[in-house]
Amino acid sequence: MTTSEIPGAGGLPRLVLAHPSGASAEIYLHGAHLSSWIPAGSTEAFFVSRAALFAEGTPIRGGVPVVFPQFAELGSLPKHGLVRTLAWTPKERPGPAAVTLQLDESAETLALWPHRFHLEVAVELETEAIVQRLAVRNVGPDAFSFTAALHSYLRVADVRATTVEGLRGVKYRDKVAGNRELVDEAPEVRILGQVDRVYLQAPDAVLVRDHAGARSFRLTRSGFADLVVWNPDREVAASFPDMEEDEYVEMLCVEVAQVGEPIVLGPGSEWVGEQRIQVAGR
Ligand code: TA6
Repeated sequence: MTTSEIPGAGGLPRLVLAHPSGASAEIYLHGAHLSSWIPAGSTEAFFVSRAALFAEGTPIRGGVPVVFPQFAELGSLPKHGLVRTLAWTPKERPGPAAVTLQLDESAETLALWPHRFHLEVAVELETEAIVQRLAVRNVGPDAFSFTAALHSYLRVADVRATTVEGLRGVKYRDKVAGNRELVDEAPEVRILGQVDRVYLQAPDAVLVRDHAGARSFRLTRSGFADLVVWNPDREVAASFPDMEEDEYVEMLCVEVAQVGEPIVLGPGSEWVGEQRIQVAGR
């Protein structure tokens, strides 16, 4: 087995996934946070900021933060919920190219959110794709509701020359316009300034086309009803302590998400959401 645990940045434990094709990935136990994915024969596919902080209690700027039980500021919990800064535990390693991490409620989470849960994040590497699954189980006596996301930061050559195809005719909530609900009539989403949109009940597949780069990404999903497209642009990026202002050009967040209609989970029930990111030609 070559799936190994090695200290990552800041000394935080990290697991390395390796596929026989040469594809690789890295996941931190801190937040069950995917920080790297290199598809076979390609280059790094996730953006991680050069200024990212790797420290307990702090989310990592880039990769794939796991958002649960609250998306963004849609509630009274800390932004994007509780679990992206907690230490997860490895559960299964079915082989060198796959791993499952788990997390249960703790005194820390119960103090903020009084519900008992069991979470699993499973990651599986393929030659030119990565599959990530979030499973949420209610192990407490009462129903709870939650919102969630896999907040992927895709690395692109130039976000100003990147488009997202497949969202025409879809209703979205525009955070940049005070959460107004609009319908996207454009044949493709272009990133010409700050974009922060929750596409509601989006189609199952979108294509992120990096016109200045050598590849595109086909993103498919199940379970998650919505899709978020986010780029901070220069000014917002400059306001982040963990991102350099020019770096907004190198990234586009395309996030499988459950935002519009929170999931209500009864005692003993489980919800599963999955994403598959596949490298496609230009
Ligand atoms: O998913 C988009 C978003 O909610 C944006 O509004 C933006 O703030 C981003 O997430 C990053 O949030 P963070 O807390 O990681 O800085």
